Amino acid sequence: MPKTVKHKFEIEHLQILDEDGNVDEKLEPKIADEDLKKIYETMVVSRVFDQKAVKMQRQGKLATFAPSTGEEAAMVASTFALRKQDWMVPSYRESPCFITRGVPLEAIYIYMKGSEEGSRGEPDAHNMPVSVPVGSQPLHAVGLGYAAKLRKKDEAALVFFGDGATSEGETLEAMNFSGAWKTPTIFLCRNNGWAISVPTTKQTAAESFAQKAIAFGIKGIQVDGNDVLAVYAATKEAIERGSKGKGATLIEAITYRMGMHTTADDPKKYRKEEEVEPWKEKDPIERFEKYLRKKKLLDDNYKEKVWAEAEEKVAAAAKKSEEFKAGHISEIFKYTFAEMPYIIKEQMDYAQKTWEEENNG
Ligand SMILES: Cc1ncc(C[n+]2csc(CCOP(=O)(O)OP(=O)(O)O)c2C)c(N)n1
Ligand SMILES: [Mg+2]
Repeated sequence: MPKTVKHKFEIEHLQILDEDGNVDEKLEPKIADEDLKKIYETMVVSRVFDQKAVKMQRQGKLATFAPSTGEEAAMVASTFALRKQDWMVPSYRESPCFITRGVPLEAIYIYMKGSEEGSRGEPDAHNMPVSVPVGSQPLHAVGLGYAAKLRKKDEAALVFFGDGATSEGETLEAMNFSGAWKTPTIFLCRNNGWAISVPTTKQTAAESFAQKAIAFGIKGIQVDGNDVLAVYAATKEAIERGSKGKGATLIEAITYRMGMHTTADDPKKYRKEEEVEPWKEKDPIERFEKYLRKKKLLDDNYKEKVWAEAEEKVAAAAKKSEEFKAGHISEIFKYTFAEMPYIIKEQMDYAQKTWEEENNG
């Protein structure tokens, strides 16, 4: 008889704040009142920014935009847990993460108009650029963590990707290397139910995305992705693990893509409104408001002020981005290589020549 090796595993599901805003006090992370308010204010700005972006795209003022409405807790609370030296490695949906890292709102709009200028924040800010090829950025995050290890620097990298990205070989390669090399990487899988029109039920036969960590020898945990406190606590712990040399963590944040995939998509073609309805009750901002109210950190006046100020900030940023004049075409060839390879230089010269002919001729 051949011997069999049986592995048993369990995946923890973390929820600290229930849908009514009740907190599990035993698990409540220690976050200063001012920081709780900052997280709330950032989520509100993110929501207002998002909804304005969709309108601007419809008016022809922005290129394709990927909304984040409904996923603010998964994005803001995790990014908020980062230290300044840690890396934020986004996909194409993470404008709330750039906002949390202090990137000016107009710079993000300007990026969405097609210009790279200023979109990542200060030149030395540890924010990676938007990554559109699905599943490409987890490898970058492992590389960043490995480089930090070689340089003996305490820098973790938090990488965002979706449920769909878990079917890309590169995502799995990245997790494998993070395990083998014990890199300080936090893989944050936003399980938002859909990869464009493909539901999670068709994405995997596994019961959870978090359990994929087991195969790579890294830690896996599932969290309620609409629960600010659970997302924050899990990310904070993962950063500490990485920082202490204990390796990588895969966090599956269960959330929901409330809107369209991007402004180029119409979800009515493939999903029923009945599916979206129950998620409205789970809105991460409303849930956090209930918690803050119970903690006496939020009343009607404060709430009104936060939403009104967010509207003002977003309107001002939108105006600035509309007034922005794109730089020279040569800009799009810069910022990737420290020394420009000749093949890129050739393309830049060609583009420059054509640009000048068209603009002067
Ligand atoms: C390599 C690659 N294949 C296909 C696409 C087209 N595409 C863009 S987003 C997307 C779905 C990704 O879904 P998921 O990973 O769940 O992230 P979400 O959009 O839900 O945030 C696809 C297939 C792409 N950008 N890159
Ligand atoms: Mg998805």
